[in-house]
Amino acid sequence: MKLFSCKIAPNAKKIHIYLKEKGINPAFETIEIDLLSGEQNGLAYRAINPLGKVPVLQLYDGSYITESLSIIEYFEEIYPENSLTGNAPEERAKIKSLERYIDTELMGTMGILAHHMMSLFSERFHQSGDVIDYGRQRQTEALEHLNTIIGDRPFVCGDKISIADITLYVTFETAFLVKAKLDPKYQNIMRCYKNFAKRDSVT
Ligand SMILES: N[C@@H](CCC(=O)N[C@@H](CS)C(=O)NCC(=O)O)C(=O)O
Repeated sequence: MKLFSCKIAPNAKKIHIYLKEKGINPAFETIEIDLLSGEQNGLAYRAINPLGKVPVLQLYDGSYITESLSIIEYFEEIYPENSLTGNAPEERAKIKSLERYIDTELMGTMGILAHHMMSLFSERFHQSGDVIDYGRQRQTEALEHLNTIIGDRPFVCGDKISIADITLYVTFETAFLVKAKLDPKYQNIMRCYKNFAKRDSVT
């Protein structure tokens, strides 16, 4: 198998952190795609993923899986021990619900802000201050909501880590790129982030 990845890409980092947390080492070759030089937009990579995104996992039969969560769920099926996506149906649904919320509302708005703030994207997108305001407002609403949902838990979904913590961690690691304010008033979120940041898997 091959994993098309990029060291600085948060969605690709999710896979590497996940594998370390699981303590598994599936046989695949990691192919580094240079996102900063635009390698993802070249014909060779577009043949692998027409969307020009990482990560992508190429399977033994040559076919591809895109989307970081789908790649993780694929590994979870193969290595069910020490599940990071939940064991029982209820637990799996609750973890996925928060992981999706963090990914779409926090990571998603980081992406919107990045596209409208970073010079890297200035030729690809019409950059707009109004969209930056919109992204920040949506992000604030998401932080308020998530902070309430998490309450006094040590990790996003409870007493043990899950894929939701990995997604939260990589999201916050990219916040500086878009000058996102991680206000300490969101103390429940900050606690979960700091708890996860101490783990060997992120070093
Ligand atoms: N929802 C996708 C998002 C993939 C994604 O946006 N990847 C970014 C890196 S974190 C990328 O490849 N961006 C390159 C580009 O947009 O040019 C996932 O979870 O895998």
